[in-house]
Amino acid sequence: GTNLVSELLKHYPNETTAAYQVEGAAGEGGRSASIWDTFSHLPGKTHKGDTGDIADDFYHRFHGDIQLMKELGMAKFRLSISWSRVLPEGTGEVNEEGIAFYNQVIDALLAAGIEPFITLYHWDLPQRLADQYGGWLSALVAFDFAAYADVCFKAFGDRVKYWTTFNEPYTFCTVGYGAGIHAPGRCSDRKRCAEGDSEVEPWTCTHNVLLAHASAVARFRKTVPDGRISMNLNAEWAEPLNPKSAADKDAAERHMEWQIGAYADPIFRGDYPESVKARVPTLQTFTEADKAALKDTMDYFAFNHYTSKYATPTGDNQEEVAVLTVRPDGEHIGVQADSDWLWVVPWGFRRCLNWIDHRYSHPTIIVTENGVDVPHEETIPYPQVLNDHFRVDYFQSYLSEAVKAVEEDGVDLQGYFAWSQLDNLEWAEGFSQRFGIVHVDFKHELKRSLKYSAMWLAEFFGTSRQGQDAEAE
Ligand code: GBH
Repeated sequence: GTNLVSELLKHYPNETTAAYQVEGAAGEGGRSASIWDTFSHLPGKTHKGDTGDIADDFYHRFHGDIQLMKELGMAKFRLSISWSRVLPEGTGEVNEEGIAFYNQVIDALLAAGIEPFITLYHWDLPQRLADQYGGWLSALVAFDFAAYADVCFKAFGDRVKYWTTFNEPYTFCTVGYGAGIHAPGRCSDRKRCAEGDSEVEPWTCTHNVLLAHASAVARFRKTVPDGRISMNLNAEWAEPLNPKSAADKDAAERHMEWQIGAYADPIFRGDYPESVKARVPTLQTFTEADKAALKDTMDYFAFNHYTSKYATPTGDNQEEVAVLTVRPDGEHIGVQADSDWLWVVPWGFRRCLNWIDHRYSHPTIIVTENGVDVPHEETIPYPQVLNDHFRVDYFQSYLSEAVKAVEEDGVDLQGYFAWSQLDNLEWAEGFSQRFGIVHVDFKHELKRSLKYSAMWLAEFFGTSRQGQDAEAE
């Protein structure tokens, strides 16, 4: 037990961001527009019309931000690459300025002793590819994505060994093409969204994403043979509303299969789960060649996790799943964070890790996102806002469940990244929700200040690590 945990502690603390949420410099360095630039500039799509035009200005301030990470003793940093910085047309000619920017970031990280992890796609498709063929709704996108991925593998693969293709395809396919709340804002509700079919498009997107993932990984094997690649999958834990009800247990299982199984089953088990096929009559099928290409394309299980919900069947045939935060007796599943979707449920984290461990035969898991936004952080004056004890309690309780998963359940958890390095553009919620362990003052020149949680993470892992090192001597 103890040895495992001490081994783990060597690789902490780690933190993560995403290009559109932090970089800014949207029109600089030869970068073209992505679907998120388009979407965030449409009226009414984001909180107060917030955009990523400037965001945290990480593009110009990354040296300072990396210095902060170094001072905190960060071991690893996960970032995403903006496709439209590297290939402004989406395909074809490489923008050397974009490559140079990421080279500088990677080299600065390595010089600071921080290992970079790269995500190729965190939701910012070049607008041009959306215009040309409808982006993720077209099978053509697999070809362009694999070409883009290979440009990145060739440029950065000598120094970066841990990669993921897609961040949370379940989120961007369902929220972007089903609910219409994220770019490109498609759904079937004619009052709110563009045209679209919420029952069909998220699953067309899913299928094309999986094929694009397989094509990119095939390139990766040739270009970065000593690297490890995965896809960041996310799930809220689904707890049966009534743990004694078989119908509730089935509903909870379906919710897990829709979130994770839709992506990981084709990779680890050869096909979509039956529950996904049953839900989506238009679901495309994999050819034998597709199945072979998808096999073994997650070298480790990259998992993003924040919260848990109760599940119970609903709909005409009781096949749909209602996701709830309160039981019939009025008891809530946990304490609510600032976001209405995020409830603090530490025990659900351990159950998720076990669910993945059992279903996929004990894979190596790396938690690539975990974090919380603090109630009303935007309205608390500086410097009181830096005292984010709510977030510290969250990290402490979630990490202790992760340790139980390792020590008591034998889950092969080998890494943990806190979301997020900085307060940043929280997608449709704009700058109104704050997940950073470092405060960014959006009213005063984007000044950075450490929050209590940043110091807590540094000290928690740092002192444990020193303790372990001393023991080892
Ligand atoms: C992660 O998604 C993202 O990877 C990251 O970029 C983001 O900043 C972070 O979470 C914090 O939110 O609008 O009602 O349809 C976490 C999973 C799924 C949570 C979509 C928010 C939106 C619900 N997300 N969900 S809704």
